[in-house]
Amino acid sequence: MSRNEEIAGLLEEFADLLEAQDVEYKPRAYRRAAENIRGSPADVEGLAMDGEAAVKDVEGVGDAIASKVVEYVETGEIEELEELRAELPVDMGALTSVEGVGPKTVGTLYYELGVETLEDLETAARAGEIQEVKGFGPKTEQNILDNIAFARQAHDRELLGEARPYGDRVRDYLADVPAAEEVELAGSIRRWRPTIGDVDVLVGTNDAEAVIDAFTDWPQADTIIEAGTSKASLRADGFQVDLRVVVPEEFGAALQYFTGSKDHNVTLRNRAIDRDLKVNEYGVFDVSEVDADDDQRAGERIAGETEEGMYDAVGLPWIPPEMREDRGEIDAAAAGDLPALVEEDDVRGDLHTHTEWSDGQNTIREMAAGAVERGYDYLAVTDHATGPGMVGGVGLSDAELSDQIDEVRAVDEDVEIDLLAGVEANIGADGSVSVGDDVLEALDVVVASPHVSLDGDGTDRLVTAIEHPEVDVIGHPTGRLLNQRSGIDVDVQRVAEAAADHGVALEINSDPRRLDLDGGAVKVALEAGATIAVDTDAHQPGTLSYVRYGVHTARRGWAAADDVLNASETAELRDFLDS
Ligand code: DGT
Ligand code: CA
Ligand code: CA
Ligand code: ZN
Repeated sequence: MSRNEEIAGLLEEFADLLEAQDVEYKPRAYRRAAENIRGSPADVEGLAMDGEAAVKDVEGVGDAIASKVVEYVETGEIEELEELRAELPVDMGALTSVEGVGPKTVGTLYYELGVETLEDLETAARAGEIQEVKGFGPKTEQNILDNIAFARQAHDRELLGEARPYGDRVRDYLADVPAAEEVELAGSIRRWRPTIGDVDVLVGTNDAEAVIDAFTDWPQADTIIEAGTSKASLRADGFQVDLRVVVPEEFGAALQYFTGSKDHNVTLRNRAIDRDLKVNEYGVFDVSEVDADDDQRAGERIAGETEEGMYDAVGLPWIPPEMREDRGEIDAAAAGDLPALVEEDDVRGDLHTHTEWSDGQNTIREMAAGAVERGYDYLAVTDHATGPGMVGGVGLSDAELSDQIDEVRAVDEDVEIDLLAGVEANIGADGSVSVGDDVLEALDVVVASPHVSLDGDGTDRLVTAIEHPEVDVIGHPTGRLLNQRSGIDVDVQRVAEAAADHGVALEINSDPRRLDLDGGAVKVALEAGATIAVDTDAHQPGTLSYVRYGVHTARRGWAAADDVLNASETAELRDFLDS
Protein backbone atom coordinates (compact mmCIF):
# COMPACT_ATOMS: atom_id res chain seq x y z
CA MET A 1 0.00 0.00 0.00
CA SER A 2 1.41 3.31 -0.98
CA ARG A 3 2.34 5.95 1.58
CA ASN A 4 1.80 8.83 -0.82
CA GLU A 5 -1.16 10.16 1.15
CA GLU A 6 0.82 10.25 4.37
CA ILE A 7 3.80 11.99 2.77
CA ALA A 8 1.50 14.50 1.08
CA GLY A 9 -0.11 15.22 4.45
CA LEU A 10 3.26 15.99 6.02
CA LEU A 11 4.21 18.38 3.23
CA GLU A 12 0.88 20.12 3.64
CA GLU A 13 1.51 20.48 7.35
CA PHE A 14 4.90 21.93 6.45
CA ALA A 15 3.21 24.41 4.13
CA ASP A 16 0.71 25.42 6.81
CA LEU A 17 3.41 26.02 9.40
CA LEU A 18 5.52 28.04 6.99
CA GLU A 19 2.51 30.08 6.00
CA ALA A 20 1.70 30.67 9.66
CA GLN A 21 5.14 32.22 9.94
CA ASP A 22 4.44 34.47 6.96
CA VAL A 23 7.03 32.74 4.78
CA GLU A 24 6.41 33.58 1.14
CA TYR A 25 6.36 31.31 -1.95
CA LYS A 26 7.59 28.19 -0.17
CA PRO A 27 4.15 27.15 1.12
CA ARG A 28 2.83 27.14 -2.43
CA ALA A 29 5.67 24.90 -3.58
CA TYR A 30 5.06 22.47 -0.72
CA ARG A 31 1.33 22.34 -1.46
CA ARG A 32 1.91 21.75 -5.15
CA ALA A 33 4.38 18.97 -4.38
CA ALA A 34 1.93 17.46 -1.89
CA GLU A 35 -0.87 17.44 -4.41
CA ASN A 36 1.30 15.83 -7.07
CA ILE A 37 2.58 13.21 -4.64
CA ARG A 38 -0.95 12.41 -3.54
CA GLY A 39 -2.02 11.95 -7.13
CA SER A 40 1.10 10.22 -8.33
CA PRO A 41 0.62 6.66 -9.54
CA ALA A 42 4.22 5.98 -8.47
CA ASP A 43 4.97 4.75 -4.96
CA VAL A 44 6.87 7.73 -3.58
CA GLU A 45 8.23 5.75 -0.63
CA GLY A 46 9.83 3.40 -3.15
CA LEU A 47 11.25 6.34 -5.09
CA ALA A 48 12.68 7.78 -1.87
CA MET A 49 14.51 4.53 -1.23
CA ASP A 50 16.18 5.03 -4.61
CA GLY A 51 17.33 8.50 -3.57
CA GLU A 52 16.50 12.15 -4.10
CA ALA A 53 16.88 12.10 -7.87
CA ALA A 54 14.12 9.50 -8.14
CA VAL A 55 11.75 11.55 -5.98
CA LYS A 56 12.35 14.55 -8.21
CA ASP A 57 10.67 12.62 -11.02
CA VAL A 58 7.41 13.64 -9.42
CA GLU A 59 6.25 16.88 -10.96
CA GLY A 60 6.71 19.94 -8.76
CA VAL A 61 9.22 18.26 -6.46
CA GLY A 62 12.58 20.03 -6.35
CA ASP A 63 15.81 19.40 -4.43
CA ALA A 64 14.66 20.75 -1.09
CA ILE A 65 11.42 18.81 -0.95
CA ALA A 66 12.96 15.63 -2.36
CA SER A 67 15.59 15.63 0.37
CA LYS A 68 12.88 15.99 3.02
CA VAL A 69 10.90 13.11 1.60
CA VAL A 70 14.01 10.93 1.64
CA GLU A 71 14.79 12.06 5.18
CA TYR A 72 11.29 11.11 6.27
CA VAL A 73 11.32 7.69 4.65
CA GLU A 74 14.76 6.93 6.06
CA THR A 75 14.41 8.30 9.60
CA GLY A 76 10.67 8.52 10.22
CA GLU A 77 10.78 12.27 10.72
CA ILE A 78 11.82 15.54 9.13
CA GLU A 79 14.02 17.57 11.43
CA GLU A 80 12.96 20.95 10.07
CA LEU A 81 9.31 20.00 10.44
CA GLU A 82 9.90 18.90 14.02
CA GLU A 83 11.48 22.28 14.71
CA LEU A 84 8.55 24.10 13.16
CA ARG A 85 6.13 22.02 15.20
CA ALA A 86 8.03 22.90 18.37
CA GLU A 87 8.07 26.56 17.48
CA LEU A 88 4.36 26.66 16.70
CA PRO A 89 2.72 24.07 18.94
CA VAL A 90 -0.74 24.62 17.51
CA ASP A 91 -3.47 22.16 16.60
CA MET A 92 -3.38 23.32 13.00
CA GLY A 93 -5.89 20.79 11.70
CA ALA A 94 -8.53 21.69 14.26
CA LEU A 95 -7.95 25.45 14.07
CA THR A 96 -8.02 25.66 10.28
CA SER A 97 -11.16 23.55 10.17
CA VAL A 98 -12.94 26.68 11.39
CA GLU A 99 -14.22 28.38 8.27
CA GLY A 100 -12.43 31.68 7.80
CA VAL A 101 -9.37 30.64 9.81
CA GLY A 102 -6.34 29.83 7.64
CA PRO A 103 -2.74 29.06 8.59
CA LYS A 104 -1.81 32.77 8.55
CA THR A 105 -4.54 33.56 11.06
CA VAL A 106 -3.42 30.65 13.21
CA GLY A 107 0.12 32.04 13.23
CA THR A 108 -1.01 35.55 14.12
CA LEU A 109 -3.32 34.37 16.90
CA TYR A 110 -0.60 32.13 18.31
CA TYR A 111 2.02 34.85 18.40
CA GLU A 112 -0.38 37.57 19.61
CA LEU A 113 -2.61 35.61 22.00
CA GLY A 114 -1.01 32.20 22.50
CA VAL A 115 -3.94 30.39 20.86
CA GLU A 116 -2.99 26.71 20.41
CA THR A 117 -6.26 24.81 20.40
CA LEU A 118 -9.89 25.17 19.42
CA GLU A 119 -10.68 25.77 23.10
CA ASP A 120 -8.13 28.61 23.26
CA LEU A 121 -9.66 30.10 20.13
CA GLU A 122 -13.14 30.01 21.59
CA THR A 123 -12.00 31.48 24.91
CA ALA A 124 -10.16 34.30 23.16
CA ALA A 125 -13.14 35.06 20.92
CA ARG A 126 -15.58 35.09 23.85
CA ALA A 127 -13.27 37.39 25.81
CA GLY A 128 -13.23 39.83 22.89
CA GLU A 129 -9.46 39.50 22.53
CA ILE A 130 -9.47 38.62 18.85
CA GLN A 131 -11.09 41.86 17.69
CA GLU A 132 -8.23 43.73 19.39
CA VAL A 133 -5.60 42.07 17.21
CA LYS A 134 -4.42 44.13 14.26
CA GLY A 135 -6.21 43.10 11.09
CA PHE A 136 -9.18 41.60 12.93
CA GLY A 137 -12.45 43.20 13.93
CA PRO A 138 -15.66 42.45 15.81
CA LYS A 139 -17.20 40.91 12.70
CA THR A 140 -14.34 38.47 12.14
CA GLU A 141 -14.44 37.56 15.79
CA GLN A 142 -18.17 36.85 15.64
CA ASN A 143 -17.70 34.77 12.47
CA ILE A 144 -15.07 32.69 14.17
CA LEU A 145 -17.36 32.08 17.13
CA ASP A 146 -20.23 31.09 14.84
CA ASN A 147 -18.08 28.62 12.93
CA ILE A 148 -16.38 26.95 15.89
CA ALA A 149 -19.32 24.72 16.79
CA PHE A 150 -19.52 23.23 13.31
CA ALA A 151 -15.78 22.76 13.14
CA ARG A 152 -15.72 21.05 16.51
CA GLN A 153 -18.32 18.51 15.52
CA ALA A 154 -16.77 18.04 12.08
CA HIS A 155 -13.32 17.43 13.44
CA ASP A 156 -14.47 14.44 15.44
CA ARG A 157 -14.55 12.28 12.34
CA GLU A 158 -11.96 11.61 9.68
CA LEU A 159 -12.67 11.13 6.00
CA LEU A 160 -12.77 7.52 4.87
CA GLY A 161 -10.37 8.42 2.07
CA GLU A 162 -7.79 9.49 4.63
CA ALA A 163 -8.46 6.82 7.23
CA ARG A 164 -8.71 3.82 4.92
CA PRO A 165 -5.17 3.90 3.45
CA TYR A 166 -4.01 4.32 7.03
CA GLY A 167 -6.06 1.35 8.20
CA ASP A 168 -4.71 -0.74 5.35
CA ARG A 169 -1.19 0.05 6.54
CA VAL A 170 -1.89 -0.89 10.16
CA ARG A 171 -3.40 -4.13 8.92
CA ASP A 172 -0.44 -4.88 6.66
CA TYR A 173 1.99 -4.11 9.47
CA LEU A 174 0.21 -6.43 11.89
CA ALA A 175 -0.13 -9.13 9.24
CA ASP A 176 3.68 -9.29 9.20
CA VAL A 177 3.85 -9.99 12.94
CA PRO A 178 4.64 -13.73 13.18
CA ALA A 179 2.30 -14.33 16.12
CA ALA A 180 -0.68 -12.82 14.27
CA GLU A 181 -2.69 -15.58 12.63
CA GLU A 182 -5.51 -13.45 11.29
CA VAL A 183 -5.81 -9.70 10.89
CA GLU A 184 -8.84 -7.71 9.75
CA LEU A 185 -10.10 -4.18 9.98
CA ALA A 186 -13.41 -3.87 11.82
CA GLY A 187 -15.86 -1.12 12.75
CA SER A 188 -16.99 1.64 10.44
CA ILE A 189 -13.85 1.48 8.33
CA ARG A 190 -14.69 -2.09 7.33
CA ARG A 191 -18.23 -1.00 6.53
CA TRP A 192 -16.75 1.85 4.43
CA ARG A 193 -18.70 4.61 6.15
CA PRO A 194 -17.92 8.00 4.58
CA THR A 195 -16.43 9.24 7.85
CA ILE A 196 -14.59 7.31 10.51
CA GLY A 197 -14.47 7.83 14.27
CA ASP A 198 -11.54 5.54 14.86
CA VAL A 199 -9.70 2.77 13.05
CA ASP A 200 -10.61 -0.62 14.52
CA VAL A 201 -8.36 -3.59 13.88
CA LEU A 202 -8.70 -7.13 15.12
CA VAL A 203 -6.06 -9.85 15.43
CA GLY A 204 -6.49 -13.56 16.08
CA THR A 205 -3.50 -15.02 17.93
CA ASN A 206 -2.36 -17.39 20.65
CA ASP A 207 0.24 -14.88 21.79
CA ALA A 208 -1.61 -11.67 22.64
CA GLU A 209 1.40 -10.12 24.33
CA ALA A 210 3.59 -10.39 21.26
CA VAL A 211 0.92 -8.80 19.09
CA ILE A 212 0.27 -5.95 21.51
CA ASP A 213 3.99 -5.31 21.89
CA ALA A 214 4.39 -5.15 18.13
CA PHE A 215 1.40 -2.82 17.87
CA THR A 216 2.72 -0.36 20.44
CA ASP A 217 6.10 -0.52 18.69
CA TRP A 218 4.56 0.54 15.41
CA PRO A 219 6.93 3.19 14.08
CA GLN A 220 4.01 5.41 13.02
CA ALA A 221 2.60 5.65 16.56
CA ASP A 222 2.74 9.08 18.21
CA THR A 223 1.09 8.30 21.57
CA ILE A 224 0.07 5.07 23.22
CA ILE A 225 -3.33 5.72 24.79
CA GLU A 226 -3.59 2.36 26.51
CA ALA A 227 -2.06 -1.11 26.27
CA GLY A 228 -3.68 -4.00 28.14
CA THR A 229 -3.71 -7.76 27.76
CA SER A 230 -6.40 -7.99 25.09
CA LYS A 231 -6.62 -4.50 23.67
CA ALA A 232 -4.59 -1.40 23.00
CA SER A 233 -5.16 2.04 21.51
CA LEU A 234 -2.80 4.54 20.05
CA ARG A 235 -2.75 7.83 18.24
CA ALA A 236 -0.90 8.27 14.99
CA ASP A 237 -1.12 11.24 12.67
CA GLY A 238 -4.32 12.37 14.33
CA PHE A 239 -6.01 8.97 13.96
CA GLN A 240 -7.01 6.81 16.88
CA VAL A 241 -6.32 3.15 16.22
CA ASP A 242 -8.04 0.56 18.42
CA LEU A 243 -6.61 -2.94 18.46
CA ARG A 244 -8.40 -5.94 19.90
CA VAL A 245 -6.71 -9.29 20.26
CA VAL A 246 -8.60 -12.58 20.54
CA VAL A 247 -7.85 -16.29 20.32
CA PRO A 248 -8.26 -17.75 16.83
CA GLU A 249 -11.29 -19.83 17.95
CA GLU A 250 -13.18 -16.60 18.65
CA PHE A 251 -11.87 -14.51 15.78
CA GLY A 252 -15.01 -14.79 13.62
CA ALA A 253 -17.26 -13.90 16.53
CA ALA A 254 -15.17 -10.88 17.48
CA LEU A 255 -14.94 -9.76 13.86
CA GLN A 256 -18.70 -9.98 13.46
CA TYR A 257 -19.28 -8.12 16.73
CA PHE A 258 -16.73 -5.34 16.26
CA THR A 259 -17.63 -4.71 12.64
CA GLY A 260 -21.07 -3.56 13.74
CA SER A 261 -23.05 -1.63 13.09
CA LYS A 262 -24.60 -1.71 16.52
CA ASP A 263 -28.08 -1.76 14.98
CA HIS A 264 -27.20 -4.63 12.68
CA ASN A 265 -25.90 -6.57 15.66
CA VAL A 266 -29.04 -5.94 17.70
CA THR A 267 -31.25 -7.27 14.90
CA LEU A 268 -28.97 -10.28 14.48
CA ARG A 269 -29.06 -10.99 18.22
CA ASN A 270 -32.84 -10.84 18.26
CA ARG A 271 -33.01 -13.32 15.44
CA ALA A 272 -30.74 -15.62 17.43
CA ILE A 273 -32.89 -15.31 20.57
CA ASP A 274 -35.90 -16.51 18.57
CA ARG A 275 -33.88 -19.66 17.87
CA ASP A 276 -32.77 -20.27 21.48
CA LEU A 277 -29.30 -19.12 20.50
CA LYS A 278 -27.05 -16.43 21.90
CA VAL A 279 -24.77 -14.34 19.70
CA ASN A 280 -21.97 -12.32 21.28
CA GLU A 281 -18.36 -11.40 20.68
CA TYR A 282 -17.24 -14.89 21.77
CA GLY A 283 -19.42 -17.01 19.50
CA VAL A 284 -22.88 -18.38 18.88
CA PHE A 285 -24.10 -20.53 21.78
CA ASP A 286 -27.01 -22.92 22.06
CA VAL A 287 -28.56 -21.74 25.32
CA SER A 288 -31.67 -23.94 25.27
CA GLU A 289 -30.30 -25.83 28.30
CA VAL A 290 -28.94 -22.77 30.12
CA ASP A 291 -30.91 -20.93 32.82
CA ALA A 292 -28.71 -18.26 34.32
CA ASP A 293 -27.05 -15.98 31.81
CA ASP A 294 -24.14 -14.44 33.66
CA ASP A 295 -21.45 -16.45 31.87
CA GLN A 296 -20.96 -15.02 28.40
CA ARG A 297 -19.63 -18.34 27.15
CA ALA A 298 -22.37 -20.50 28.71
CA GLY A 299 -24.12 -23.10 26.58
CA GLU A 300 -22.87 -25.22 23.72
CA ARG A 301 -20.67 -23.23 21.40
CA ILE A 302 -21.70 -23.82 17.80
CA ALA A 303 -19.75 -21.08 15.98
CA GLY A 304 -17.06 -18.46 16.50
CA GLU A 305 -13.99 -19.27 14.45
CA THR A 306 -15.20 -17.69 11.22
CA GLU A 307 -17.64 -14.95 10.41
CA GLU A 308 -19.35 -17.19 7.83
CA GLY A 309 -19.89 -19.71 10.59
CA MET A 310 -21.48 -17.05 12.81
CA TYR A 311 -24.09 -16.13 10.21
CA ASP A 312 -24.57 -19.75 9.21
CA ALA A 313 -25.34 -20.70 12.83
CA VAL A 314 -28.35 -18.37 12.79
CA GLY A 315 -29.45 -19.61 9.37
CA LEU A 316 -28.06 -16.81 7.23
CA PRO A 317 -25.56 -16.45 4.42
CA TRP A 318 -22.58 -14.18 5.12
CA ILE A 319 -23.57 -10.52 4.76
CA PRO A 320 -21.05 -8.08 3.22
CA PRO A 321 -19.88 -5.50 5.81
CA GLU A 322 -21.06 -2.54 3.69
CA MET A 323 -24.65 -3.77 4.07
CA ARG A 324 -24.57 -4.08 7.85
CA GLU A 325 -26.49 -0.90 8.64
CA ASP A 326 -29.80 -2.48 9.64
CA ARG A 327 -31.52 -1.42 6.44
CA GLY A 328 -33.27 -4.75 5.94
CA GLU A 329 -30.20 -6.84 5.15
CA ILE A 330 -30.98 -9.55 7.68
CA ASP A 331 -34.46 -10.12 6.25
CA ALA A 332 -33.04 -10.07 2.74
CA ALA A 333 -30.37 -12.59 3.73
CA ALA A 334 -32.99 -14.83 5.36
CA ALA A 335 -35.07 -14.71 2.19
CA GLY A 336 -32.07 -15.52 0.00
CA ASP A 337 -32.38 -12.09 -1.62
CA LEU A 338 -28.92 -10.60 -1.00
CA PRO A 339 -27.74 -8.91 -4.19
CA ALA A 340 -24.42 -9.86 -5.78
CA LEU A 341 -22.75 -6.53 -5.01
CA VAL A 342 -20.78 -4.61 -7.61
CA GLU A 343 -16.99 -4.94 -7.39
CA GLU A 344 -14.20 -2.58 -8.40
CA ASP A 345 -13.28 -4.89 -11.30
CA ASP A 346 -16.76 -4.53 -12.76
CA VAL A 347 -16.14 -0.84 -13.51
CA ARG A 348 -15.22 -0.31 -17.16
CA GLY A 349 -14.73 3.42 -17.32
CA ASP A 350 -15.22 6.82 -15.74
CA LEU A 351 -17.90 9.28 -16.82
CA HIS A 352 -16.82 12.38 -14.89
CA THR A 353 -13.24 13.61 -15.19
CA HIS A 354 -11.44 16.91 -15.72
CA THR A 355 -8.41 18.05 -17.68
CA GLU A 356 -6.32 21.20 -17.86
CA TRP A 357 -8.95 22.58 -20.24
CA SER A 358 -10.79 23.56 -17.04
CA ASP A 359 -9.41 22.98 -13.53
CA GLY A 360 -7.77 19.58 -14.03
CA GLN A 361 -4.01 19.21 -13.90
CA ASN A 362 -3.35 17.07 -16.96
CA THR A 363 -3.94 16.88 -20.69
CA ILE A 364 -6.69 14.82 -22.29
CA ARG A 365 -4.01 12.43 -23.48
CA GLU A 366 -2.57 11.97 -19.99
CA MET A 367 -5.99 11.30 -18.50
CA ALA A 368 -6.65 8.78 -21.26
CA ALA A 369 -3.34 7.07 -20.46
CA GLY A 370 -4.39 6.85 -16.81
CA ALA A 371 -7.64 5.18 -17.84
CA VAL A 372 -5.78 2.75 -20.10
CA GLU A 373 -3.51 1.89 -17.21
CA ARG A 374 -6.55 1.00 -15.13
CA GLY A 375 -7.71 -1.33 -17.87
CA TYR A 376 -10.79 0.73 -18.69
CA ASP A 377 -12.79 0.46 -21.91
CA TYR A 378 -13.81 4.11 -21.99
CA LEU A 379 -13.29 7.51 -20.41
CA ALA A 380 -15.46 10.60 -20.59
CA VAL A 381 -13.76 13.99 -20.52
CA THR A 382 -16.21 16.27 -18.73
CA ASP A 383 -14.59 19.60 -18.09
CA HIS A 384 -16.50 22.37 -16.39
CA ALA A 385 -18.72 24.56 -18.49
CA THR A 386 -18.84 28.19 -17.62
CA GLY A 387 -21.87 29.30 -15.66
CA PRO A 388 -23.06 29.90 -12.11
CA GLY A 389 -20.49 28.77 -9.57
CA MET A 390 -17.49 28.77 -11.90
CA VAL A 391 -15.12 31.46 -10.74
CA GLY A 392 -11.86 32.68 -12.19
CA GLY A 393 -12.55 31.64 -15.77
CA VAL A 394 -12.42 27.94 -14.95
CA GLY A 395 -15.39 26.92 -17.06
CA LEU A 396 -15.42 26.50 -20.84
CA SER A 397 -17.60 28.57 -23.15
CA ASP A 398 -19.70 26.86 -25.81
CA ALA A 399 -17.06 27.74 -28.42
CA GLU A 400 -14.28 26.25 -26.29
CA LEU A 401 -16.34 23.14 -25.74
CA SER A 402 -16.71 22.75 -29.50
CA ASP A 403 -12.94 23.00 -29.87
CA GLN A 404 -12.51 20.46 -27.13
CA ILE A 405 -14.80 17.99 -28.88
CA ASP A 406 -12.43 18.12 -31.88
CA GLU A 407 -9.44 17.54 -29.62
CA VAL A 408 -11.14 14.59 -27.89
CA ARG A 409 -11.95 13.06 -31.28
CA ALA A 410 -8.34 13.52 -32.37
CA VAL A 411 -6.87 11.94 -29.24
CA ASP A 412 -9.43 9.15 -29.47
CA GLU A 413 -7.80 8.08 -32.75
CA ASP A 414 -4.54 7.39 -30.91
CA VAL A 415 -5.62 5.67 -27.71
CA GLU A 416 -6.71 2.15 -26.91
CA ILE A 417 -9.91 3.15 -25.16
CA ASP A 418 -13.04 4.95 -26.28
CA LEU A 419 -12.80 8.60 -25.36
CA LEU A 420 -16.14 10.27 -24.91
CA ALA A 421 -16.56 14.00 -25.32
CA GLY A 422 -18.48 15.38 -22.39
CA VAL A 423 -19.09 18.33 -20.17
CA GLU A 424 -19.89 19.02 -16.56
CA ALA A 425 -22.61 21.61 -16.91
CA ASN A 426 -23.94 23.62 -14.00
CA ILE A 427 -27.45 23.24 -12.74
CA GLY A 428 -28.77 26.70 -11.94
CA ALA A 429 -30.96 27.40 -8.92
CA ASP A 430 -33.95 27.06 -11.29
CA GLY A 431 -32.79 23.75 -12.75
CA SER A 432 -31.50 25.25 -15.98
CA VAL A 433 -28.43 23.75 -17.63
CA SER A 434 -25.59 26.11 -18.44
CA VAL A 435 -24.61 25.04 -21.98
CA GLY A 436 -26.20 25.74 -25.37
CA ASP A 437 -28.39 23.00 -26.85
CA ASP A 438 -26.38 22.56 -30.06
CA VAL A 439 -23.20 21.90 -28.06
CA LEU A 440 -25.02 19.56 -25.70
CA GLU A 441 -26.27 17.63 -28.70
CA ALA A 442 -22.79 17.29 -30.15
CA LEU A 443 -21.42 15.84 -26.92
CA ASP A 444 -21.46 12.15 -26.02
CA VAL A 445 -21.98 12.64 -22.28
CA VAL A 446 -23.59 15.48 -20.38
CA VAL A 447 -23.04 15.50 -16.64
CA ALA A 448 -25.05 18.22 -14.92
CA SER A 449 -24.16 19.14 -11.35
CA PRO A 450 -25.25 21.66 -8.76
CA HIS A 451 -22.40 24.02 -7.78
CA VAL A 452 -24.28 27.05 -6.41
CA SER A 453 -27.22 27.76 -4.09
CA LEU A 454 -26.41 24.63 -2.13
CA ASP A 455 -29.00 25.08 0.56
CA GLY A 456 -32.70 24.46 1.04
CA ASP A 457 -34.66 21.91 -0.91
CA GLY A 458 -33.17 21.08 -4.30
CA THR A 459 -35.59 18.39 -5.43
CA ASP A 460 -37.45 20.44 -8.05
CA ARG A 461 -34.22 21.81 -9.34
CA LEU A 462 -32.71 18.37 -9.90
CA VAL A 463 -35.93 17.05 -11.46
CA THR A 464 -35.93 19.99 -13.91
CA ALA A 465 -32.36 19.20 -14.90
CA ILE A 466 -33.22 15.52 -15.30
CA GLU A 467 -36.05 16.47 -17.66
CA HIS A 468 -33.61 18.26 -19.95
CA PRO A 469 -33.39 15.99 -23.00
CA GLU A 470 -29.59 16.13 -23.27
CA VAL A 471 -28.64 15.43 -19.65
CA ASP A 472 -27.23 11.94 -19.02
CA VAL A 473 -25.85 12.03 -15.49
CA ILE A 474 -26.57 14.16 -12.42
CA GLY A 475 -23.16 14.81 -10.84
CA HIS A 476 -22.69 14.93 -7.05
CA PRO A 477 -26.45 15.38 -6.64
CA THR A 478 -26.53 17.07 -3.21
CA GLY A 479 -23.31 19.06 -3.51
CA ARG A 480 -22.34 18.09 0.02
CA LEU A 481 -18.75 18.35 1.24
CA LEU A 482 -18.10 16.06 4.19
CA ASN A 483 -17.28 17.92 7.41
CA GLN A 484 -17.91 21.21 5.59
CA ARG A 485 -21.41 21.58 4.23
CA SER A 486 -24.44 19.34 4.07
CA GLY A 487 -25.51 20.36 0.55
CA ILE A 488 -29.07 20.63 -0.71
CA ASP A 489 -31.95 18.61 0.69
CA VAL A 490 -33.12 16.10 -1.85
CA ASP A 491 -36.18 13.85 -1.94
CA VAL A 492 -34.18 10.99 -3.39
CA GLN A 493 -37.26 8.92 -4.15
CA ARG A 494 -38.75 11.61 -6.41
CA VAL A 495 -35.45 12.45 -8.07
CA ALA A 496 -34.75 8.78 -8.71
CA GLU A 497 -38.20 8.19 -10.23
CA ALA A 498 -37.64 11.12 -12.58
CA ALA A 499 -34.17 9.84 -13.42
CA ALA A 500 -35.54 6.37 -14.20
CA ASP A 501 -38.28 7.88 -16.40
CA HIS A 502 -35.83 10.01 -18.39
CA GLY A 503 -32.94 7.58 -18.70
CA VAL A 504 -30.64 9.70 -16.54
CA ALA A 505 -28.11 8.18 -14.15
CA LEU A 506 -27.48 9.51 -10.65
CA GLU A 507 -23.85 9.81 -9.72
CA ILE A 508 -21.95 8.47 -6.80
CA ASN A 509 -19.10 10.96 -6.81
CA SER A 510 -16.19 8.91 -5.46
CA ASP A 511 -14.09 11.84 -4.32
CA PRO A 512 -13.59 11.10 -0.60
CA ARG A 513 -14.56 14.68 0.24
CA ARG A 514 -17.97 14.10 -1.33
CA LEU A 515 -19.20 10.49 -1.53
CA ASP A 516 -22.37 11.95 -2.96
CA LEU A 517 -24.86 10.22 -3.26
CA ASP A 518 -24.24 8.28 -0.08
CA GLY A 519 -25.11 4.63 0.45
CA GLY A 520 -28.50 5.19 2.03
CA ALA A 521 -29.59 7.41 -0.85
CA VAL A 522 -28.26 4.92 -3.39
CA LYS A 523 -30.44 2.21 -1.91
CA VAL A 524 -33.54 4.41 -2.17
CA ALA A 525 -32.60 5.42 -5.72
CA LEU A 526 -32.15 1.83 -6.86
CA GLU A 527 -35.46 0.77 -5.33
CA ALA A 528 -37.09 3.59 -7.32
CA GLY A 529 -35.59 2.11 -10.48
CA ALA A 530 -32.75 4.55 -11.12
CA THR A 531 -29.34 3.73 -12.56
CA ILE A 532 -26.15 4.78 -10.76
CA ALA A 533 -22.89 6.07 -12.25
CA VAL A 534 -19.78 5.57 -10.09
CA ASP A 535 -17.51 8.44 -11.13
CA THR A 536 -14.36 9.89 -9.64
CA ASP A 537 -14.44 13.55 -10.72
CA ALA A 538 -10.67 13.02 -11.10
CA HIS A 539 -8.60 16.12 -11.79
CA GLN A 540 -5.48 14.03 -12.45
CA PRO A 541 -4.84 10.40 -13.49
CA GLY A 542 -3.84 9.29 -9.98
CA THR A 543 -7.23 10.07 -8.49
CA LEU A 544 -9.03 7.81 -10.94
CA SER A 545 -8.26 5.36 -8.13
CA TYR A 546 -10.91 7.08 -5.97
CA VAL A 547 -13.31 4.74 -7.73
CA ARG A 548 -12.56 2.37 -4.87
CA TYR A 549 -14.53 4.58 -2.48
CA GLY A 550 -17.37 5.01 -4.94
CA VAL A 551 -17.72 1.28 -5.49
CA HIS A 552 -17.88 0.60 -1.76
CA THR A 553 -20.45 3.38 -1.43
CA ALA A 554 -22.48 1.69 -4.17
CA ARG A 555 -22.22 -1.55 -2.20
CA ARG A 556 -23.52 0.29 0.88
CA GLY A 557 -26.52 1.06 -1.33
CA TRP A 558 -26.87 -2.62 -2.30
CA ALA A 559 -25.88 -1.99 -5.93
CA ALA A 560 -25.17 -4.91 -8.24
CA ALA A 561 -23.01 -4.49 -11.35
CA ASP A 562 -26.04 -4.07 -13.60
CA ASP A 563 -27.25 -1.12 -11.51
CA VAL A 564 -24.07 0.75 -12.46
CA LEU A 565 -24.02 2.52 -15.82
CA ASN A 566 -20.25 2.51 -16.15
CA ALA A 567 -20.04 -1.20 -15.43
CA SER A 568 -21.71 -1.78 -18.78
CA GLU A 569 -19.96 -2.45 -22.07
CA THR A 570 -19.32 0.42 -24.43
CA ALA A 571 -22.20 -0.43 -26.77
CA GLU A 572 -24.67 -0.64 -23.92
CA LEU A 573 -23.34 2.60 -22.44
CA ARG A 574 -23.80 4.35 -25.77
CA ASP A 575 -27.39 3.10 -25.96
CA PHE A 576 -28.09 4.62 -22.57
CA LEU A 577 -26.43 7.91 -23.53
CA ASP A 578 -28.20 8.13 -26.88
CA SER A 579 -31.68 7.41 -25.62
P1 DGT B 1 -16.98 4.95 14.46
O1 DGT B 1 -15.73 4.46 15.08
O2 DGT B 1 -17.68 5.99 15.25
O3 DGT B 1 -16.77 5.40 13.05
O4 DGT B 1 -18.03 3.73 14.37
P2 DGT B 1 -17.81 2.19 14.68
O5 DGT B 1 -19.01 1.49 14.13
O6 DGT B 1 -16.49 1.73 14.22
O7 DGT B 1 -17.93 2.14 16.25
P3 DGT B 1 -16.87 1.81 17.40
O8 DGT B 1 -15.48 2.05 16.98
O9 DGT B 1 -17.37 2.52 18.59
O10 DGT B 1 -17.11 0.27 17.67
C1 DGT B 1 -16.79 -0.71 16.70
C2 DGT B 1 -17.89 -1.72 16.60
O11 DGT B 1 -17.99 -2.47 17.83
C3 DGT B 1 -19.28 -1.16 16.41
O12 DGT B 1 -19.58 -0.95 15.06
C4 DGT B 1 -20.15 -2.23 17.01
C5 DGT B 1 -19.33 -2.78 18.12
N1 DGT B 1 -19.69 -2.20 19.41
C6 DGT B 1 -18.96 -1.35 20.13
N2 DGT B 1 -19.57 -1.02 21.26
C7 DGT B 1 -20.74 -1.67 21.25
C8 DGT B 1 -21.84 -1.74 22.16
O13 DGT B 1 -21.86 -1.12 23.22
N3 DGT B 1 -22.89 -2.52 21.78
C9 DGT B 1 -22.89 -3.21 20.61
N4 DGT B 1 -23.92 -3.96 20.29
N5 DGT B 1 -21.87 -3.17 19.77
C10 DGT B 1 -20.81 -2.41 20.07
CA1 CA C 1 -14.52 2.60 14.81
CA1 CA D 1 -13.33 1.72 18.28
ZN1 ZN E 1 -18.10 18.85 -10.15
